[in-house]
Amino acid sequence: MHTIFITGTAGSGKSLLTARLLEWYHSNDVVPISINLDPGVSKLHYDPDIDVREFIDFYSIMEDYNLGPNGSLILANDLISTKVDEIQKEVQEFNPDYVIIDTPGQIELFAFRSSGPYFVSNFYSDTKVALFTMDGTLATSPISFVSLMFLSQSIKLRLNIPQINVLTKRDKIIDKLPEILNWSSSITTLQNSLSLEKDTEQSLLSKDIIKTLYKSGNMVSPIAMSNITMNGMVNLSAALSRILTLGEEEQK
Ligand SMILES: Nc1nc2c(ncn2[C@@H]2O[C@H](COP(=O)(O)OP(=O)(O)OP(=O)(O)O)[C@@H](O)[C@H]2O)c(=O)[nH]1
Ligand SMILES: [Mg+2]
Repeated sequence: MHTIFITGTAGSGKSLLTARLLEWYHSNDVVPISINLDPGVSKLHYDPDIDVREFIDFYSIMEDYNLGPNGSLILANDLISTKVDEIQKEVQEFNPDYVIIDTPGQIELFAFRSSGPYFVSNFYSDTKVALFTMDGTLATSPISFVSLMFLSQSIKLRLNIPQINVLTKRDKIIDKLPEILNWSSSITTLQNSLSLEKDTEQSLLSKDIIKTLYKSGNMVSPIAMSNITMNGMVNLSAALSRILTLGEEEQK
């Protein structure tokens, strides 16, 4: 069983990508299931096979603990780690090839508190990978691109499993895409683009950050993907397969 955790910034396309990956694996004759791990979500783009909202009721938490929406969301997210065994039991009943886990919209509540990393490390699976979705429409300037790459590394530090960066909303940034991909493949191109920025302090800090990312081998080009047109899905599934099944097709 292979598990794909879909992480990323708020509104970057995690849930729609979960729906697309489910469709993709279904059409490739393997058995995927989905888990919604976002206790605060109201509407989803797919019908989850397992839903953390069955175990954690955001609205009852608000009433029982007399909390506002923010406090309730924090507590609901903290409770995720306590549900790992129950969720794992449900997963076993499905006996899937792939488990696709859609994580909460507020990445800081999942990745930067203890609950998310606990869930990721204690969820049993033969292999695990995280996708970090970067909203393409927010990555169009060199400084915002660097800050997203930096955030991605920060999530990797927290979750401690292999990670693939996915640049979503490719359909909305088609003219800008070659330039964005150049930034991640050539440090000189990115440094030159950063030198053109007006704010010298921001530019210097960004240059220091990218030096570290390149040096540690963590400045890998994100996979550009549209959850609307599906352009990029072939590349993404190949990257997933390289990590999860060492490039082999799933044996049925
Ligand atoms: N054009 C375009 N829109 C997208 C794409 N991916 C997601 N969207 C839209 O972006 C919005 C947010 O998508 P979601 O999948 O809900 O994003 P999310 O990361 O799950 O959001 P939260 O869980 O609330 O943080 C929706 O309106 C989607 O239809 C994409 O690749 N292209
Ligand atoms: Mg979502």
